[in-house]
Amino acid sequence: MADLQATEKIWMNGEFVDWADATVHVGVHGLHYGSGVFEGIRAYETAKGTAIFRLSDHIQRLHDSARLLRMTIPYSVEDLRRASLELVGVNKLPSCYVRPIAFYGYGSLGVPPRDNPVYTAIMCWPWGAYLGEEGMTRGVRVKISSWVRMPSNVVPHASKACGLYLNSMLAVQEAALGGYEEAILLTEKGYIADCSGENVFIVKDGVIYTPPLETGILHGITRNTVMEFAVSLGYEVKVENLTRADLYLADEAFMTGTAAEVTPVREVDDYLIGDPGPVTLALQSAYLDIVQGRDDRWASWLEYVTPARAKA
Ligand code: PPE
Repeated sequence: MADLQATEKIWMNGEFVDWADATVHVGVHGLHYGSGVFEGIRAYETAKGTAIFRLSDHIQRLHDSARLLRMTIPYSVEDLRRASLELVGVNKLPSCYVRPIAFYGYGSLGVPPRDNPVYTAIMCWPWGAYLGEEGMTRGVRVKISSWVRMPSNVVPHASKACGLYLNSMLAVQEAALGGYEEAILLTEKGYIADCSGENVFIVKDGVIYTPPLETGILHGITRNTVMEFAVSLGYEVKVENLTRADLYLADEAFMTGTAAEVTPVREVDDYLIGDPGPVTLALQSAYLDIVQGRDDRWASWLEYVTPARAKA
């Protein structure tokens, strides 16, 4: 996971401001209580210029996340969609990661937000392979976390809420201390939920499996993307509860996320799954074709930045 690389502008509360000026007071509510929601989106260089992948779906999820926290973002889905497209254009980045965030700002301090304004910002910066280039080609080593996934009756996982990420942070730190690249969190009942920042898939006897949303996972847009195009490629995809034994005995395993794209898993808890298998490799390459605009069947998922940047 790379250092944050400064770019020229950040969109903040309706204006483009210099990177260094996009600051807030230490008294903001969101900092004290994690009362915010965010998104992670990727923009890719395509033959027709830079396009943001499934931007509208991500901004809609941001609004839904806020609604679950009873927070009203003062900008519409269309406002934030347009601001994201302009921001990537203004920063002249051929490809990058886009991070919208909305949180309770400065006003009262105390658990229930009163008339705190909701601050809204969008940043973008270059972000390479989430789990490293080697992870993309050889697969990563993951560990089942001793921290369980926060159940959805504690905080709704359908909300990509800032505070929820303490659960992910503890899990991935524990995994890293043990020498692993990523953590898989289980539900309280012991079923596979998701990783600190990705959804999980396994392949067994040619069938693709992924855990149901009821396990308290983020409703991953990459998960949804992969499920849709995998079916169109002729694969059978089943949504089922999975146990850790299912993972250890899987023919293949991989994880999906905006940042991680399709990353193969080579080991779980030192059980060897192996080099990335044929299904994983086929899905990884189909995904990269789609996001980079090489597969016209999914062209409606690409939203082009303004002003359009033609490839030199
Ligand atoms: N589960 C979690 C917990 C999660 O954070 C993500 C995204 C996913 C599943 C996959 O969701 P989607 O991106 O819609 O397919 N994690 C973001 C990275 C978090 C980070 O800041 O690091 C991401 O991939 O952008």
